[in-house]
Amino acid sequence: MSELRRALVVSTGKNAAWVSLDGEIIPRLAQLRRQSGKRSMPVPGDVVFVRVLEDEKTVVDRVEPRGFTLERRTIEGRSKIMAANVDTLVTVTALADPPPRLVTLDQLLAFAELEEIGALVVFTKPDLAAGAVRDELVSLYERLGYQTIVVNPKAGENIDGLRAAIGGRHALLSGISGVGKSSIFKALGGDASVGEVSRYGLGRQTTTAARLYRLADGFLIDSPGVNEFGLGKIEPAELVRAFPELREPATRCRFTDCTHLREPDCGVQAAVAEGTVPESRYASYRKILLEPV
Ligand SMILES: Nc1nc2c(ncn2[C@@H]2O[C@H](COP(=O)(O)OP(=O)(O)OP(=O)(O)O)[C@@H](O)[C@H]2O)c(=O)[nH]1
Ligand SMILES: [Mg+2]
Ligand SMILES: [Zn+2]
Repeated sequence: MSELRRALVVSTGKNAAWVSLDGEIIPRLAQLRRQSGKRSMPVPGDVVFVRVLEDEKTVVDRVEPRGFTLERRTIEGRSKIMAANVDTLVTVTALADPPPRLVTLDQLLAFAELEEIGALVVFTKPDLAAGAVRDELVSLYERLGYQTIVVNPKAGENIDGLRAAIGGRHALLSGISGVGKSSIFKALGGDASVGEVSRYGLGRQTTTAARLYRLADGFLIDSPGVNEFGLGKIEPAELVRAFPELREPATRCRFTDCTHLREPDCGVQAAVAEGTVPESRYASYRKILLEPV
């Protein structure tokens, strides 16, 4: 029997997965064994042990227990695991085309705060936006304490800065469609062709095209479409916890159960009026509280 070798799952299909073996550069297509239940199917970021057979055929032997998992609700209302073992959300927001949707960015950052994972703020398409727009957004998120990076993945600008910021993290790109997630993935070296398991006639079209690229010590996962990790219905106190700059002002409210929406003597509303809490952040707080997704 051939020895077991450790690998990272790059992308998955119905009964095969691309895996990246430790010490190898090019991912291999590996057969999955029939397993009980969908939840035991590997996802990008999973650590697996595989056997490489005499004919170079690769078979996944077992999936290691997961750390953190990212789940997304499907349109049918079920939940689907998107990726495993992620420790950082790389939020991607275009400065233009599509115009920045700060509520989505703030929701992703809030999600990371509540899940206690790291977050990076990446702005793309600086070539399509006024410099003033870029500077304002960068200083807004830097003041909140988030590491903020502007890249143009199309022209290859500041890709090294982003690579350094991701470093050894286990990162997932997130943001609405068209902001440049796949462009970043490619600019960092990820291969767009890996992930199309169906091209090889093994398994059906993948429903998720999430795929992983191994960096020096960490990895980066590209994921498709809208990646809004909805917070669902959330209590004001918990949401305040997810907005670092609201925590202190919220201790100055007259009512301990203040929602910070319309109460008198509210520390949060006072801080917005004084300008110490940015208006766009407060608008995001209100929107997430009043229109949960
Ligand atoms: N001008 C300009 N175009 C960019 C930049 N970054 C990405 N693009 C372009 O924006 C378009 C969308 O980029 P993608 O990388 O496919 O976006 P995505 O976030 O992966 O989109 P989904 O996969 O739909 O979620 C492509 O045509 C890119 O070439 C940039 O910094 N400047
Ligand atoms: Mg994409
Ligand atoms: Zn209040």
